[in-house]
Amino acid sequence: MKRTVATAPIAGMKPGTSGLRKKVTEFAAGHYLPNFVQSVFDAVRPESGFAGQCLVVGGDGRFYNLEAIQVVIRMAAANGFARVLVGQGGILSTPAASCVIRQHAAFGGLILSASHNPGGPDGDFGIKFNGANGGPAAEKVTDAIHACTLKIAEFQTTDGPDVDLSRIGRQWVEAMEVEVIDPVADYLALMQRLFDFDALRRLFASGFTLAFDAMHAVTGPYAHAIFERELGAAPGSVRNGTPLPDFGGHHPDPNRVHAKDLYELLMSPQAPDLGAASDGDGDRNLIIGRGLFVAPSDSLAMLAANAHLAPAYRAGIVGIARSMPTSGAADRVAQALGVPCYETPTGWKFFGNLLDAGKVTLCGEESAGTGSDHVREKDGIWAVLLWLNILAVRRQSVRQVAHEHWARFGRNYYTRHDHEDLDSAIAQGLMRDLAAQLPSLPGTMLDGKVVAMADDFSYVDPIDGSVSSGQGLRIGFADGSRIVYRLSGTGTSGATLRVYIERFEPDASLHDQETQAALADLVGLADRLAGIRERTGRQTPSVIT
Ligand code: VG1
Ligand code: CO
Repeated sequence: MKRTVATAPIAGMKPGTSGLRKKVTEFAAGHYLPNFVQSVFDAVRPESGFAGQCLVVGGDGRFYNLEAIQVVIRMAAANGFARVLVGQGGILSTPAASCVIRQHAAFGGLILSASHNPGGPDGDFGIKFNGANGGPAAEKVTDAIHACTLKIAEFQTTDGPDVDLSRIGRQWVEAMEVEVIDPVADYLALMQRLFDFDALRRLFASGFTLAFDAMHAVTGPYAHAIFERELGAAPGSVRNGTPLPDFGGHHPDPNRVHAKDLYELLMSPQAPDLGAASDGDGDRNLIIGRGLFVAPSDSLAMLAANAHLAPAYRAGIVGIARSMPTSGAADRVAQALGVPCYETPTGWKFFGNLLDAGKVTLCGEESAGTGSDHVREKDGIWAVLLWLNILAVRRQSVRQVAHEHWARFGRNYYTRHDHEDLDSAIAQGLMRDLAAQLPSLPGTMLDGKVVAMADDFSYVDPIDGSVSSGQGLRIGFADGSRIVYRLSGTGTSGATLRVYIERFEPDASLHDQETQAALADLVGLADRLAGIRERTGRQTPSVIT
């Protein structure tokens, strides 16, 4: 039976973010989750209602995923959806959800994940709405959802038993059909269309070795199916391949710190040819060659320079987009290819319009996110497949590909220093005072370098003209070096300050330096300019990537 439940507004959705991320304890308390779901439905409901419409639902398998999916399904039925497509076991990686939405011409989807944030009863949970293009809702939609969360008075739900999520096939909730689908099938079919699976099978048959760390998160089932079963990678190539509700107690964040075992394996004498990892919801990727870590910004540039070697991109790419803090390495490739390179604010939703308009083929972020126009999310497994396809055609190691790339384009040494869980007032004060200094910097010398520009990044969407300001403080130097400061929008406690540092090195004889050593002077300058250690009392960053 459908029923209406009286409720009260909820706090805590940050305007400008594409979803909601909070502690599980907050999500599970009272009507928090139903209030958010109803706010989404109220904000996006067409005039004709949801009659005839299909909603895709799935998540990364973290704690509270299954309970939340049952809540969403009951509410979708009460709100008049005709159909829900849900991944078996409640599983859908974020890129697979994007693929399913597009493949089945759904109205949109609700993706349950807090991405790389830790899970478990004391960990984080999250939920976001993706529209019919398969991508995260644009800011005007998230603003409308936010407005609804502040005035919600009731939500619609139904009573009745839970849907059996273990059984593939059709079930009914009132008048709504629920179809439990294989979470891998549509995604695998798409990957088979994009890449040369025969060449990849030959690569593995010739003895190529892979270590893929699924970090006990959502990519396990995808990686087992694609790398081991389809492509013939040796059993055991996929590590930590069973999704666990608490990710085994780890942060499912593929970086040098949280994927330390993988990193050390790739630096050891037992290193396989390629090491890779993905995050909680499967949209990020880490690429490590034998003895060589590939910075995500470099990975974007190298994929762009070589994409034409894979069937999907044989005709070439039409453009690249990168988030502002991502290094300028991709810009150099775009220039050489004669295609545009767009600089957007942080967050995948800013790529949606450019992709929909056919302005770009590849997109990427320094935070280990790369993707293309095949879906509207970044895509971890896709990135590994594109690397494999490139290595299979070039018959070279990751190290050779990287060094040839740097010899041709120059190398952008790059690092990000995160200071997590800072006092919010201190972090905001630091940003405010730094922003006030910026106008006086251009033309001056800092540590012997001429400041070419300094501003608070503001973006005008080239397609719909919408303006997003306050997107990070950047200081660019005449020699191509750059320092960027931003506060994270995805943390769930205190404030996280991210400092992004890069230096351009054209000289090929200097392309084998250790990254932190190559950037030490700029790191020191970044600290002094903003007074990081002095203001926060922190002597070292929480995470260096
Ligand atoms: C971080 C990254 C950003 C990424 C976002 C979501 O945001 O820096 O590049 O798009 O996470 O990634 P922030 O505001 O904390 O810096 V994921 O894997 O959560 O979908
Ligand atoms: Co993610």
